[in-house]
Amino acid sequence: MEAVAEEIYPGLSEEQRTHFDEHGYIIIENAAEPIGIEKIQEAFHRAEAEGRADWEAMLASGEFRGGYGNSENAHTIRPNYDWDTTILDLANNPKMVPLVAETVGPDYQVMEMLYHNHHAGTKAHTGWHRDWPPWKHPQFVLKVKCFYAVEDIGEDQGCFSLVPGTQNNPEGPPRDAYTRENLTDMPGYKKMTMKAGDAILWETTAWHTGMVNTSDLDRKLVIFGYMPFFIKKWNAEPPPPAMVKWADTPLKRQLLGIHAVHGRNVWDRTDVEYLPEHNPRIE
Ligand SMILES: O=C(O)CCC(=O)C(=O)O
Repeated sequence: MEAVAEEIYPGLSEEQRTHFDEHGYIIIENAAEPIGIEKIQEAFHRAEAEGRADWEAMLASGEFRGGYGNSENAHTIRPNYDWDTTILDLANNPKMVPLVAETVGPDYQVMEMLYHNHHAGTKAHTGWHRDWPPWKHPQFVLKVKCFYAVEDIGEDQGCFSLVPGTQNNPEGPPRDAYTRENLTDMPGYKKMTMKAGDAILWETTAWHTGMVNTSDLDRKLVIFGYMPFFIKKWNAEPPPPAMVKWADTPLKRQLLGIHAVHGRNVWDRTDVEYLPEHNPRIE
């Protein structure tokens, strides 16, 4: 059977495991190194420029789509897989994938990937929340997100922020008490300042938000969400051909939610042919 991930980079150290379990996140310095931060910056800026006209049309109409607080305070930028294999390579970053596999499980898949710009001098584009209740698997978590800093992110630059330790709280954050107008009143929160190329891997049940960007610098992230392969929604659309072409190994196919290498394979897509080297399992 194929390994869980390329084994060039180690999985979680004991210290990282303890930090993740206790605080709900870890920061990985220079996480983007195997892909190259310049390449990521180039892809970010090209995708942002390509998406600008659409975003400006939304600004003009006041009707926003795209999630992640897409609004006058932030631009949620969907990748164009016809040219952008950088974001796919970053989803499959060999320095991060072992950590993803240890946190969400060996049948990890990427559920979402996007670029995100929370602009200089704008209000918060979201408020304190968690992505869903703190339901647990005994060994793994149901979802992690991995945010890469495209450029340095300082204290006043609309940092992604999280309240360490809240990933297991039975209740979500009291949203009436802590609104977008008083985000910094939340006790115990931590602003995630990062250097370009650093990443934060965090459990999505932890209380989190993005802060007001009072600086004159944009806050630029690449965002990924990872979950186990069996999480599926009805989707009649076949995966885009450019993605299937990129996914030239069984593990890349699993990453894109096409064919599972680990875990149960009844959720495999039947509209994409298996790679010849895919090893079918009966489980
Ligand atoms: O953009 C941010 O800093 C917040 C992200 C967020 O709220 C989320 O991923 O659910």
